[in-house]
Amino acid sequence: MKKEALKRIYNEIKKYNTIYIVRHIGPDPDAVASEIALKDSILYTFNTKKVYALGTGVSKFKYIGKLDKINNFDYENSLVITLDVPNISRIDGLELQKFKHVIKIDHHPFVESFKGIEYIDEKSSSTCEIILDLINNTKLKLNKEISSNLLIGIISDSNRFMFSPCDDKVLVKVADLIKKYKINMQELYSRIYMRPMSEVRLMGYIASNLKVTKNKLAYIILENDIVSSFNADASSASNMINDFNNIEEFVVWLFVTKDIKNDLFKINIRSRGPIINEIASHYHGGGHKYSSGARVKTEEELNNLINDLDNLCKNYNKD
Ligand SMILES: [Mn+2]
Repeated sequence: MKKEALKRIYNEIKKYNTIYIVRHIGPDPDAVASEIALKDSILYTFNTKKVYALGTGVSKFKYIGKLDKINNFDYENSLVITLDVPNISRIDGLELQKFKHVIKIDHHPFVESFKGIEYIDEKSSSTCEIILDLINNTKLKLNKEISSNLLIGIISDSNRFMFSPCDDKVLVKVADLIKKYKINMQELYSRIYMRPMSEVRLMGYIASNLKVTKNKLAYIILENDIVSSFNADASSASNMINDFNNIEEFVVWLFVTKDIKNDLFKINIRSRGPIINEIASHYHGGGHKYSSGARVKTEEELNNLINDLDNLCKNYNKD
């Protein structure tokens, strides 16, 4: 079943000369690494195709590779491949509705149809793991650089094989890559996890100011002037949420940052028990069972979201 679907994707890729690859706004390493790895693999396999990896570049992820800029799109005869994004409004780099041929590849729960081929594997640790499956089951080619990028996505989305889903199969696949391409894991890990001291100081600020309720919910509202005083931006502050896992005093935790440009609150939520994506979906968000995001316009909505999550924790602790 899975193999057939992957072969079908390969046959589509084979058909088109121009391919645009996109992923979600506010990228993370899995989003960027998957688009660059897929682009490189297609080009390595078919050297006459034109393949572009699109979306806003983030200086933090420059080590993964360069993104492309396009002014004139071919809407009729091209193929768009969307990676790591379940809803159209979060696609970065092009207007999906204008294109005729689309393939969606994702590991998030289904949100909406992109009106093309859909390949969703919620059991995958990352989109990079799915791209590896695609390459392993078709004639798409792999090399050391592509393998390193796929590993970056798998390692960071699974938080070093700690988050669910992460099973024996992914470890075997990763081991095969390391062996075949003689990947230096220490070097790879330091590329992913190297950070400036200012970031660690900001983490210290968050740790000191996180509010924890008696129902085991933790939250913090990060004002932009505070974040910038640590030389960080809102999105990197928000991404630090993964570093606050496995803390005894809370089971759900959220970081709130302010998006001044769009005048809204962005909320990043994590859980190590209660299922949170249901509540997130009521607040213009969604995501995985234990890892979600939301965005709200008003302080009232924000308070409601915090209350809903607090009640979720209360009910969870009862069980
Ligand atoms: Mn992902």
